[in-house]
Amino acid sequence: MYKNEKLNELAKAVAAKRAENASLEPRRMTAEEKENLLATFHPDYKQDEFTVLTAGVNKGEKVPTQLAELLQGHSRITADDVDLSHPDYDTDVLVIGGGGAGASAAIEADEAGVKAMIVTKLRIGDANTMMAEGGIQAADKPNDSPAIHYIDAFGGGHFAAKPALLEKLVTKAPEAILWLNKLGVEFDKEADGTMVTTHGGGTSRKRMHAAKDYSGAEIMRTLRDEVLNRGIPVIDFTAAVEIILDENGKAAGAVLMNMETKELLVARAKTVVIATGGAGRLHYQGFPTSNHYGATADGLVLGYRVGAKLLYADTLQYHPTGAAYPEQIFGALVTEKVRSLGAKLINIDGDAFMHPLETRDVTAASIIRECSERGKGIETEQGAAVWLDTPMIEYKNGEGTIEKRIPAMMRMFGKYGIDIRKEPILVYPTLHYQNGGLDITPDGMTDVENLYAAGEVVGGIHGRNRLMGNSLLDVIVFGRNAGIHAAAKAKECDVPQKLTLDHISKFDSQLSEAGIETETASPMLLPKYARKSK
Ligand code: MEZ
Repeated sequence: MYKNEKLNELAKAVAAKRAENASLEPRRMTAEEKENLLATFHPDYKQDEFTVLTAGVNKGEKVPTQLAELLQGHSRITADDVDLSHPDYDTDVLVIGGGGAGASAAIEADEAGVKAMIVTKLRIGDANTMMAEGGIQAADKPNDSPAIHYIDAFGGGHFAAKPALLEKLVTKAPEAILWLNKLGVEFDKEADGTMVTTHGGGTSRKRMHAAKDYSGAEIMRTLRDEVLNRGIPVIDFTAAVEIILDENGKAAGAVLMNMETKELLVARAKTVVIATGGAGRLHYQGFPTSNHYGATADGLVLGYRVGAKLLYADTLQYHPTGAAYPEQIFGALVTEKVRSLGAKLINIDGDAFMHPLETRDVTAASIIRECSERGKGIETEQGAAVWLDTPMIEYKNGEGTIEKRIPAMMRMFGKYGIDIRKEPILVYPTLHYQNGGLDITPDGMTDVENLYAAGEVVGGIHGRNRLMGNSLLDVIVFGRNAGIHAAAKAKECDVPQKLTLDHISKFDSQLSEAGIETETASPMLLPKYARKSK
């Protein structure tokens, strides 16, 4: 039951039309309808929320205003703050970030026989990988193929993905599932061992492999165990604050900062992998976020300051279904799997106003339109929202489906007295994913030699919109890929001798030349509302 009586009343309209809505198949939008909808209602199209960069390698391109402030900020340190001639750590491959991509990279580097080390500003596993719910895509069923997976993802990303990256993503996907399965991920399976697969928005085949609705947590648990079992060193509560270069401009390590004591340390490495994840905690355009506490765009800043280009940094993903009620879980992810299992999006009149499995950008824009221009949203303390008719899942698939397939959702709402088997829930878009990021080659290298990137910090794999389940996939495929190539490169390199942080003053000069006066120090490391240490 909702504590709010008005909501209980309104939910009755949803129940009254459930049978009718369940038998209805709202039509898919035409390409033209989608274009118009996005241009008018998707947050990426609000020009006044973006700033054109005037310094750095992406000068002339627009990025969200909060990101521009960080990219065009000053370093947290000066070159004189550290002694580069006496490194505190020496390794072959330095992995920055303890999420799924960082862990996968470190495992593969270790497998290749080089020394790998992970540094992470929180703890290993405190990452968006852990927060992913609905599943991971791979075309491994007889009616599917990587080519069909490619077509779905390329279209869903508005034909903007870098073909070589997307090709790698889809062709390596079946192998990624086998790798995870072998490491011990408990995927949902039929009695005969066949993997259970479902649809996601924009997929033409059922290729979403899941561990109920905590797929990311299950994958991260397994990867973390593997890292620890291999004895790969993990330096936690330690952030990278600057990339170190050698005299030839190649990446050669990072300056680290102990998050508690603020002590600065030097890590020297032959190659470096940035795997710092996303940016939801910048709360672009005031949106809540489904992201973990540390998602503050650090890797974009680290890379940008040493000259690594960004691709599509102006495109973000607003997951259509963030929890809109109650306020304690405002913005938390309500997995797309809820819609894959048959729940529909319903407005205040009880009408299913769109096909529930359009791509995410289209679905989010459609919900925003329903709540704004059409005035068909349901008012809550946090603003307008629409219903997601969860009881429809059991109406269509039988009793017990919700507990079996999406137990985490049932528990999350159950804590607040809402039984999602009996009552619909309220949802509104939440900031979920950065589609853009560091530009990489198919080997995972950025524009800076020996500097690799993997996971959400990368741009170009998905184009300008990502399909559900392709992020967990890219974390694994491109995490492993970066580890393999960074290890191979490290084997060819000598230990870097002359380490420099000259890029800091060079970047400051660029800021001055552009007339940028700012007090901002970046990377940000923790959200603005983090409690300040005494
Ligand atoms: O890929 C994602 O973002 C994902 C699986 C999210 C979800 O809805 O569960």
